[in-house]
Amino acid sequence: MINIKENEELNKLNHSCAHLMAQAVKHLYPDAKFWVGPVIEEGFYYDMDLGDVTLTENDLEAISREMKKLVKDGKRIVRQEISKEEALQMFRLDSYKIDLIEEFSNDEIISCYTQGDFTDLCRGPHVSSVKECKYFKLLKFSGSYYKGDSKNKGLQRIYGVCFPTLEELEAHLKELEERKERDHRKIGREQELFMNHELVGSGMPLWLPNGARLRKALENYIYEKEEALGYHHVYTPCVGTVDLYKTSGHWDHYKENMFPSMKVDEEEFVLRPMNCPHHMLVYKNKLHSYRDLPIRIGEFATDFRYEASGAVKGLERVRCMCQNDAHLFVTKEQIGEEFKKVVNLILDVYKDFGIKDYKFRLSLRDKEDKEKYFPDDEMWDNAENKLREVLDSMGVEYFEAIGEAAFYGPKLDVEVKPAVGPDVTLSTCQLDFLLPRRFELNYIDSDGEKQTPVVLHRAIFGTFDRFTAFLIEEVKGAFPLWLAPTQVNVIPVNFEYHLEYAKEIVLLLKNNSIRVNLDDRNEKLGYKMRESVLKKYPITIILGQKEVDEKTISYRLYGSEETTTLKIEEFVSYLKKRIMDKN
Ligand code: TSB
Ligand code: ZN
Repeated sequence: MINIKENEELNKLNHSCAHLMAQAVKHLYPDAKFWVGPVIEEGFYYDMDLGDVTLTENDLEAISREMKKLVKDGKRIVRQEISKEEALQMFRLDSYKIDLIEEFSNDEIISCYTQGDFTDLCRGPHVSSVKECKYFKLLKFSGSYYKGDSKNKGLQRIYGVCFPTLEELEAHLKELEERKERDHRKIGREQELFMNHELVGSGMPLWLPNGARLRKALENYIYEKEEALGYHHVYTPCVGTVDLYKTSGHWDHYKENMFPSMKVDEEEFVLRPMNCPHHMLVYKNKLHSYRDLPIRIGEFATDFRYEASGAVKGLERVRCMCQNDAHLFVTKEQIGEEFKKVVNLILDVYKDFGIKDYKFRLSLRDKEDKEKYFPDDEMWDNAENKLREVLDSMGVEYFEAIGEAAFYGPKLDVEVKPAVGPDVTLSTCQLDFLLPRRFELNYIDSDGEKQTPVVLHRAIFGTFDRFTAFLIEEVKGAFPLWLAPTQVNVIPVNFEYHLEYAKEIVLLLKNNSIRVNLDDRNEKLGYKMRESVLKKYPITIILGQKEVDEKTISYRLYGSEETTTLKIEEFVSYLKKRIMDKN
């Protein structure tokens, strides 16, 4: 989808349309006051104070109508430059604007734009006439806060978008609609994959049986891959003492992302936000020689993080999550090779899931941020260069992002685009020279000397939560056979005569580890078939008299009208092959 903010022409047009909307609002609500109205990736919004008025859909329509009138009237948009003093005088009745003006220095020139009876403080640029804002759509409204701070006065925000032609607007709206359709929160509800409940809490999803089956398939898949690659999986508690996190440095550098501590007897615990400290202790449980390294400790580990209530989103951004985590303990010489293996594993997994649209981001420290990042320039430079070197040698494309590193080291993140909202990180691989030092880890090198290992933190799925959110949106709820919560839906043509045979088939499939559903309701065949398609089951089996007599099964694939008939054993082999081939 086009990024409106980054397209110069569209940016200008949308900015002008935000002013047009503000003018229309001012006509309908003369006491309205405006805070800011920026252009965003998806269009524009304007934050406004409408006093006691709470907007409804009808108001949005009325504002749209007024905007159309103003477009027809076609006033020119005129730029004017004034001094700070003049600006303070001009907007003296508007406390929000005064606030903005106060931020300018006394000798700065301030620009404002006027169209007919409406003037707004604005840097510009704008289109030359409101006529150009003909093809717009007001999309939605929501609550917001003055300066984005929930302690401040509540404001109302209206979102909209504008294009130079009707065709472009319509194409954009169609795409928005499609995105809403594949939003994992919508599909998650429809397919009963997960739920939330206020009694459990915000950002704490509950995985329902269908979601749990899907998650189990993901767990089995990645567990097998990791076992084959020499990982050792462990189970560790999802709490640790405050002292553990003081030792690791999380208490100093990550506290604002953690749940508050709780006292039990003499110990003070926190819900863990990361698993690294536990895995450091697992490493430390034994003496190690250089011959043992790399040691790869993996865990499907539950973590808790404080995420702002406005930021939590379905399974994509949660407060209780399960990482597909591992910490790899390596010698300095092994860093490159092991990092490369992780990148290859990421590429391999993405291939299996058909994920094509992603970007590698090399997340580096911000040299100025001495508070977040451990002040050891040599260590940081080494680590950052090492990652760059490996990526370059592999020919992997990536972009660099300053200030996105973890507090303990630089990382490679994989960025993907959700159906709705800003990009998120799925996989990550992070280089760390710091935590092994803080936990005083060591191994004995070939000269019998003690050395400190280096740690690679890596999560291929990121969390099962976020990966599932992404997957749902990728496949639009139509999971491939090997992942689908229900792989096969069995429908007896006649619920009396063919039920016994259907039950036999279901049992046989279950014994072959196929996830199967039997639709034994007394409903019409057509109705059940339609529902099977709506639920996006990969395979629907229809069993009638012919199938009973010939000991066969007839099936349809999701998205196809064609029916195929096979002997039972042939069908089972067909399923097994497809599941093994992951399609
Ligand atoms: C990889 N210590 C490392 C670990 O060893 C770590 O915790 N890294 S992380 O902070 O980047 O988190 C790992 C992954 O968890 C991220 O790449 C992201 O995919 C996922 N994640 C982070 N926060 C959330 C959240 N609030 N909801 C869902 N998934 C999240
Ligand atoms: Zn870690």
